[in-house]
Amino acid sequence: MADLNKLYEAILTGDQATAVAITREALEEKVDPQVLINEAMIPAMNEAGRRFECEEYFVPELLIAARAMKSALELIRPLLSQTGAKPVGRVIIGTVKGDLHDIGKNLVASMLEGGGFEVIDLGADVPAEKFVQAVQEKQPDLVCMSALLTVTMPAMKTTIEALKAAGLRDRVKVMVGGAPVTEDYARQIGADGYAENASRAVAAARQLIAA
Ligand code: B1M
Repeated sequence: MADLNKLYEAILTGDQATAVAITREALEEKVDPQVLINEAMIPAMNEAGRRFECEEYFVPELLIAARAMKSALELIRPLLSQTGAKPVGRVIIGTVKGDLHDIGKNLVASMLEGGGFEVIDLGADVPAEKFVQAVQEKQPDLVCMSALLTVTMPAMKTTIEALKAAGLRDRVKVMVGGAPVTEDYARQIGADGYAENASRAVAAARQLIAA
């Protein structure tokens, strides 16, 4: 039987091959993908972050941990995004300018797809102008922004201001999230919604679109 502790260790130590092998084994054994994500993968990334903070880990260790997590998530992604239903809304998602963290954003994107949304992913380090251009061209119902760095959080506000300046703010809802982002902060910068994790993001997106 697939060992979740080994998956945790493999991601934490950046052992990509083992992380992928255990994930594949677990999926073959019909382990719920959410269990793999919430009980092994995210805790491993949190521990990598803790080690980084106390200087046991440095950027290379974070990078190989992230690479192992992303490869394992690639196996899970199709399962999260499987849906036969007609899209319930169109979403544009990206990590804001200056911020390269995309694992959480990718997870949110996959869960939204699984929740029946059509998702247009702009990637990471997305400047405000690119969000504006995407809203003009793709006419989404919702813009989702992710930030993992306290220094890049203000780019969410800049993007909302840019949407206003382009006369687009009334046409779309805006949802923000990411580890340092709070509901209070979302309110302060004029976002319509906030979610603390990927599954809450789906419920929040539904509510925002229904409103
Ligand atoms: Co960086 N990093 N990092 N990093 N990194 C953090 C974020 C940090 C907290 C680590 C630490 O010090 N403990 C710290 C930020 C401190 C701060 O700002 N307060 C930090 C730092 C400092 C840095 C650098 C500056 C380091 C350096 O170069 N000196 C640098 C910045 C680069 C840049 O962006 N310009 C940097 C670089 C990197 C790597 C490139 C090496 C790598 C990212 C690889 C990648 O993403 N492709 C990396 C990693 C891996 C991390 C940690 C360890 C893990 C992040 C992660 O993937 N978590 C992170 C520490 C941590 O988070 N514990 C850290 C797992 C992921 C599933 O969770 O992204 O939080 P998360 O997403 C969650 C929720 O937040 C939420 O749902 C997701 C799933 O539940 N969510 C949303 C996310 N977006 C949402 C949007 C929504 C709703 C919910 O609606 C729109």
